Amino acid sequence: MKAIALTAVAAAAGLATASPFMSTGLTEYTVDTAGTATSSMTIDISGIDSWDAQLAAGNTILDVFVSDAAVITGISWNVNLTTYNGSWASEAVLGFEGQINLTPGSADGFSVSNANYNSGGVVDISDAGLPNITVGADGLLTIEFFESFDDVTGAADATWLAGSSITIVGQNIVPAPASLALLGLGGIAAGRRRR
Ligand SMILES: [Ca+2]
Ligand SMILES: [Ca+2]
Repeated sequence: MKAIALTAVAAAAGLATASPFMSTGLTEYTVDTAGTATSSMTIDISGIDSWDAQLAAGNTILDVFVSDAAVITGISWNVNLTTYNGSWASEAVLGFEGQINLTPGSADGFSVSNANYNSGGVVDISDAGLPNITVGADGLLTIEFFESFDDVTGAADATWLAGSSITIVGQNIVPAPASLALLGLGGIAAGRRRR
């Protein structure tokens, strides 16, 4: 049942899904070519608001460098959500690269306060019948936080609270060189590149 939380933004591709969220934005779509996951990255989303409808100006968007060769084959999540103004947990969506939508509280069509949603492990995207996530030439995985139903325009409908994180797994998921430099590994990375 966990796979219900993942839906494809793939109406144009004819994928069967009961998702109320799919509509537009099918980009960089590829068929499933991934095998065993060999890399991963955990992304802290604590404190991020779920603001307005998809593509609204006030929404938070994370651009996470994963490399242009990255293929994301699975996602796990452990998040805590509070909703406001009558908004429902089932409306708070994470949209990955315009390809896959993740709705951790998809089963909860009601308001919540500090509700925990834990995938209990990695949900394999292709096992859920959906295409893997690929990224563009910029190597950035774009994650948009939005509401499938916007209760109050121009205000947060919900917030992902402290301790909320998602982990992406797949192939060729590597942090940006700048991140390595921040860790004091920039010289090592540069040296490897010369070989
Ligand atoms: Ca709103
Ligand atoms: Ca809402």
